[in-house]
Amino acid sequence: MIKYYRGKIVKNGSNDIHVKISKFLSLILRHSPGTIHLNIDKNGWVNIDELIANANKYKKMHLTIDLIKMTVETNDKQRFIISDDGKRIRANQGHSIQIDLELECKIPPDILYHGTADRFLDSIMKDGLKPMSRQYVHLSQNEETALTVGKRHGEPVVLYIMAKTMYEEGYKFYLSENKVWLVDNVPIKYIKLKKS
Ligand code: HQG
Repeated sequence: MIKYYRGKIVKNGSNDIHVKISKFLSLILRHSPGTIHLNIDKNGWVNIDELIANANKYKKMHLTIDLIKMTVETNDKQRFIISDDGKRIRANQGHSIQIDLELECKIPPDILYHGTADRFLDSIMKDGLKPMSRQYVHLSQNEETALTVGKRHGEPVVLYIMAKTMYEEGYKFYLSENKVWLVDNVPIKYIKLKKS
């Protein structure tokens, strides 16, 4: 079936429209549902019909259920999930608003990776990793992903996090639905600049 968005044909797969919708969903579901007067519950879920109606009303979008489904399915990082009954959607991680994702505490691998930019290093090596504007510090399972995350901020640097030791010393780790590791903070004693 041919799908249209603002009069243009939407191809299946990742393209500009899905990137645009993904960015919009990230803004609404992670940071600012109030932008379109949307209710979000304590677990981060919003009603999809209401999301579509409010986005189209307040932001003059042309969202449809098919476009949302296609964006969720083709999303490179699987940033969003639709509930089993198909009625609700939420972001899998990345929130700045306080949300209970109901994640279980998990045992992390020995090492996790954090991608950042060199301009933040002095501050990080002084204060440790802080969640900054988000709810958690985000850690990657592999170095390549961390490098990509770091590039978003400037000249990338990958930090090696002694995750298992942190866990053994009482820190709680969570694994999001889309396999991003989350932790409240990382003190400097668990951060290494070089792989050892
Ligand atoms: C840095 C993306 C100074 C931290 C990614 C990072 C991720 C400090 C920046 C997800 C600091 C915050 C999250 C300290 C931490 N002093 N700087 N003490 N502690 N920082 O965007 O981890 O594509 O909030 O190193 O893939 O970059 O949006 O966090 O550079 O999974 O789905 O402060 O966002 O996912 O930046 O990215 P961010 P992040 P999406």
